[in-house]
Parts: sequence; C-alpha cells; structure tokens
Amino acid sequence: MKLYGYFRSSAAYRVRIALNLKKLPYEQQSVHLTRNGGWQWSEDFRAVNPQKRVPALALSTGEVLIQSLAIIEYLDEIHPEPPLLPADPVARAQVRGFAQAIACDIHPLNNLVALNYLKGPLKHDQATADEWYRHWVTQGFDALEALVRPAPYAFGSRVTLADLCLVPQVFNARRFKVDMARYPKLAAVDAACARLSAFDKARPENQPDAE
Ligand SMILES: N[C@@H](CCC(=O)N[C@@H](CS)C(=O)NCC(=O)O)C(=O)O
Repeated sequence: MKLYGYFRSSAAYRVRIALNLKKLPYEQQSVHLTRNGGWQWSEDFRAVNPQKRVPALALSTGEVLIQSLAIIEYLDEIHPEPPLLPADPVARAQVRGFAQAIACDIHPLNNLVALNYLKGPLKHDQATADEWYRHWVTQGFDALEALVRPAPYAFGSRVTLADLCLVPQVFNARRFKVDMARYPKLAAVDAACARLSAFDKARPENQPDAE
C-alpha cells in the first residue's frame, strides 16, 4: 500500500497510527502542501485524489481510498486485529461520535485550505486566522473534555478510533498554542497514547518528509 500524506497533516496522521497499530507495511508518498504552491493542486495528484487533499491510500489492486475515517474503517474491516471500534453497538456509536466531532466539526474549519482562504481571498491577517483556529478548537475540546473517560484511553482500556482522531488534533492544538491545561482529561489520554510505539512512530517529526 502507498499512503499519500504530509508529515503535518492531522488527517494523514490518523491513518499512520492505524497502519502502525495493525502492523501493516506501507510506503509513503509525501504531498508537500505548501512548497511551490502545494503539490495537492498538481494534475499528477489530482489524478490520485480529485479532492486535492491528503490522505489517500493506494491499494495493491490499484484502487485509491480517500477520507481518513473511511480508510481507517476499511483497514479495520480487512485487518480486524486490534479492533479500532468496540463490539457493542452503543459504544461503537459513542466512539464514532467522538471521532466525528473532531474530523467533521473541528478539523474542517481549521485545516490549511480553510485558513488560507481566510488569509487570502477574505484578507484577514494572521492574528485573526489564529484566533479563528483557537475559537473552534476550544469550542470542540470543551465538549470532548466532557465526553471523555480516560481509562487510560478515550473510551476505556483499548485504543479506539477516538484516540486516533484526538492525538493529531491535540498535536495541532499545541502547535497553535491552545492552552491544554484547560483539558486535563484530553491531555491524559494524549499522554497514554504517546507511550505506545504505534503512536510515536506516526508523529509528524518522525516522518521521512518532516522539516
Ligand atoms: N476529511 C478529510 C480531510 C482531509 C484534509 O482536509 N486534509 C488536509 C490536510 S490535514 C489537506 O489535504 N489540505 C489540503 C490543502 O490545505 O490544500 C479526511 O479526514 O481525510
């Protein structure tokens, strides 16, 4: 398999953690999102993912999967060990709800393409873009802090999809100077995950394209 990603992309980071947890070998193709205007906008990459975003996972059959949550659920279906969703339907829905609060509600407002639109066509300055970023993360994390039950992972003693979404979002929040002292439970889950090699290997600074 070949993962099209970028070291700082939190959506690609989620998929790297899943691949590592399942001990699946994969090749990485870096899609530099900023150099020379961003490789995601090239014709070559548009042929891989017309959405011009990472991650994309090319399978050995030649098919390409997009969207981190769809990719992770595919991996979980094909390689069920260790499972990334609980067996109980209520618990599964709770884990998915937590993951989607990040992937569908926090991240889309804060990713590079949205911030660049604010700063470019809409002519806002960097301070306003940073304020926008922190506003949506804070609103999202306030809810997640109330939902999480560290034990030590977000939903009990096994890592789930919720942890795969939380850890990259916390990494990004710290990068944008969100005060994590306000979120002791989220910080505790993040610290528990950081002790696992699958998470450590997936960290942005440990990727071949890290700068
Ligand atoms: N919902 C998508 C989000 C994908 C996404 O927006 N990726 C960002 C990087 S984290 C991207 O490729 N941005 C391209 C750009 O900013 O131009 C997923 O979960 O895979």
